[in-house]
Amino acid sequence: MTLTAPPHVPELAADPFASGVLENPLPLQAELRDAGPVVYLSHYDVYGLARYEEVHAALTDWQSFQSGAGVGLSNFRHEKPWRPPSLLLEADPPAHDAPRAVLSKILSPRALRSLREAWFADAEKLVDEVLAETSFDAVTALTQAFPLRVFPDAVGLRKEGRENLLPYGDHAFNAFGPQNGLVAKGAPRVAELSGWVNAQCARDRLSPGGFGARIWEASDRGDITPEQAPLVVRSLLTAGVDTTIHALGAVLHAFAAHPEQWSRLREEPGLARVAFDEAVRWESPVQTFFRTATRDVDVAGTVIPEGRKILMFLGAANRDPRRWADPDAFDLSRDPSAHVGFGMGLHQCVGQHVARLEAEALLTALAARVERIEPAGTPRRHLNNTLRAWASLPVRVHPA
Ligand code: EJD
Repeated sequence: MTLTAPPHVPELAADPFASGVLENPLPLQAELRDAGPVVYLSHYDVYGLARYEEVHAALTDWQSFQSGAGVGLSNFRHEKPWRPPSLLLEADPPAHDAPRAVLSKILSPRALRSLREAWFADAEKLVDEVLAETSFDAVTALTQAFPLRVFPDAVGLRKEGRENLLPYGDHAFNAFGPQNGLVAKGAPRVAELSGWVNAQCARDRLSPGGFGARIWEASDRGDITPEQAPLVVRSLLTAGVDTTIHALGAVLHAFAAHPEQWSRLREEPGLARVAFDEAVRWESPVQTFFRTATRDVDVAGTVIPEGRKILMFLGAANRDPRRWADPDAFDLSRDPSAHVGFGMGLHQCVGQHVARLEAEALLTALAARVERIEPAGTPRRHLNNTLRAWASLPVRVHPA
């Protein structure tokens, strides 16, 4: 599908979801940023923003750049979504606001305080177990093991079927992209995985005191309707697992590749949170998502027509040299807090405090016990249309 470029817009023919680009998106990111503030991506007949300033501005202008038509390539105005739309992600104000307020409170730093001690203890126990060996795959042993140990329990999920969480999430994040081979690979299990996930959202499946039960209690208070409650639980199960796993993969890979930064963390363990945000900036575990123009909207002198999809390149924005000094350096001395790796504006990641707590617990436990962490083999990427992920991170550690 090659259409003619609108006048005065730099046109790129590259497929941002081609496996070579997913394997290493950095060259295309630079090309997109340098082409101009707005680009036209002829392969999908969509627009793209890759510079920090324009990505940030678009994400904070929800009136002009809606989410309600879907944040994937598929335009919900014309195509039926693969599942009922998320009440948070794929909604705009005012419909978005009540579910968001409910989840925001349940996942607030204040509400998470009661989990902190247990999650730190869980991280210490896991790291002690893992350190029985000095060489292991950090993906299975740590980045998957830790979130799967703490998060489903915090939601209140039963034990059976938890192995469905990762393949479900992986497919959901592939489904934001085009219907390429990655989506085709997930398709045969969609009905089965969705069936399991949807069943776990029912009130009587969720244990008392968990995030899930608290969502249902919000519906008792009338903050959301009982019809909305299961879909808000579904958001936790969709967005809360793969994202944190790949963000932890990003930070562990970053430290294995930058031993001097690991030494800094060991000297000053209070840097764990900065390190995690710097890794989210540096790697951008969520690489891209779309918005849809609600009007003819002028971006840096280019008009994006009403109804058109715009691809937001978070990863490119997070390494834009126009915004970041030495953007390719993973550096604990910078302030990464303005990164757009968690998005920006009213849809900004509602689970970011959960992610930061998981990371802080795991990094703190590791920093106290491991003097050096180094690559012990070739890391292998896991390709996903939205997520920048590792399938395998072989490491060797030197216990302190
Ligand atoms: C997401 C890009 C949901 C949901 C929420 C957020 C994401 C995915 C799913 C995080 C997308 O509400 O189901 S980063």
